[in-house]
Amino acid sequence: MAAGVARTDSLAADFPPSFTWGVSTAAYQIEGAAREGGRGPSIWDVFSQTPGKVARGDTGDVACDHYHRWREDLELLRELGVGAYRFSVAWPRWQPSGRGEVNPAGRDFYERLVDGLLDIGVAPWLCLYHWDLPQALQAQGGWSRRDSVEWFGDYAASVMGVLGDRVEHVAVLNEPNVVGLLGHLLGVHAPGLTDLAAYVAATHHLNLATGDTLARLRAEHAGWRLGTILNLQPVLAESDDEPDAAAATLLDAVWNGNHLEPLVSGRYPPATEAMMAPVVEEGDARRIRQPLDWFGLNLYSQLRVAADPASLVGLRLVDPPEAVETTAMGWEVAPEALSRQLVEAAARLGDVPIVVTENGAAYRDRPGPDLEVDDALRTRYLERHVREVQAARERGVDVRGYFVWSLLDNFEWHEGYAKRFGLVYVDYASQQRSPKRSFRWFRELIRSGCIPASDAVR
Ligand code: IFM
Repeated sequence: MAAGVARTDSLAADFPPSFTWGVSTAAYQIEGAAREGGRGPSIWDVFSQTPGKVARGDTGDVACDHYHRWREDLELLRELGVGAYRFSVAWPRWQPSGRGEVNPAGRDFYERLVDGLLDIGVAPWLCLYHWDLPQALQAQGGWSRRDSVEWFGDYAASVMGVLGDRVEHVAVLNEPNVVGLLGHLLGVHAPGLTDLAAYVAATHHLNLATGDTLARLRAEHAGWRLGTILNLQPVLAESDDEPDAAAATLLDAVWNGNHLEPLVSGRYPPATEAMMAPVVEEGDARRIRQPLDWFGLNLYSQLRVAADPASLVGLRLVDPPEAVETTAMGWEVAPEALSRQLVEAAARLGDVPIVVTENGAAYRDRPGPDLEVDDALRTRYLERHVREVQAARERGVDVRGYFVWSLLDNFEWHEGYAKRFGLVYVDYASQQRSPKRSFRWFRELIRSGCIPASDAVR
């Protein structure tokens, strides 16, 4: 039995040995070395260096210094026992201005990382885009411009041309809905736009980039397991009244439907079809709707919404009832949302296997001596969510894997470093890493295939 774990043995495992357990990270959130190794500037460098955009003026300049400490981080993965590690390639580290020659130092970095993962028996799951568009491409219009579809496809083919002999699992995009909404309409993420036309165009081009890249990579090599990742959340209407129900339908279409529906049916949801129509061209639907080998679901919470005629879009988000637990992000803890969303996504996706590619929580971790963190709340959050994965599987949903967000505390976008999601505590002053209680809980789950009670792991 793993040290510090009290567990009754001889129970039948909750998950089969073939189930993939992993952790996810993203380049800008952990790598640092923003101006090293030939890396070009990304939209997140520019955004985070703009006063007032990120809490406390935090930037990804150093982050977890993973660019230099990746060996130490692989050691953590080995100790955790995961079968898979999902990371993203920074486009501006690969191609500093987004097009043309590959940056040799960037290529070497990802080759070493992939080789290092394979050496310790951890499957690399490579995500091609986790939000760090090269600034040089933003200067030409970024995702709002239709050319972005081709720029991205060329970059993707270049990455896979080098790493594709060692990487099998590829995610095209991570959470395009966040890129579109938070980056182009609400302005709280890079590139910081508050422009409905930019949102509509970027959303459609992200969908087109997904479809075209899936088709292009599939044509290049049939052995790659190609997927893409959406952040989906159930949307609850504040009441049964018609205006609140309509607000929920609209938010569901914008948050969930605007990416999931084109992927599965080629169409935008009825509630957003007219809004999206100006950018849709003949043949786009067919290009977007491509077969998937797997679908990645990121889920943290659920949304509550009410009609609000006074607001610009006619709706407002509603806080959960007071008794409902929330995380340090203010997000409602709603484990049942995960099984519900898995069932709903499966109904739309047909027989495409689903992988939970992100799930986790930020809490106000209080390190004790030696940076020891007893993150009981996160451990319990994870336990409750993994039980919902099990419940969804029992209801017939083909869930093949579960990845915790995240391995390390890291740069949480406009919230900066104060919001900690890691299984491993990072002391940013010393860059010392310290596994938390949740790390030991997850390690025991991976080892045994049985869900340990969160309070049984110390
Ligand atoms: O940190 C992010 C990640 O980059 C994308 N999904 C949600 C996480 C928590 O906000």
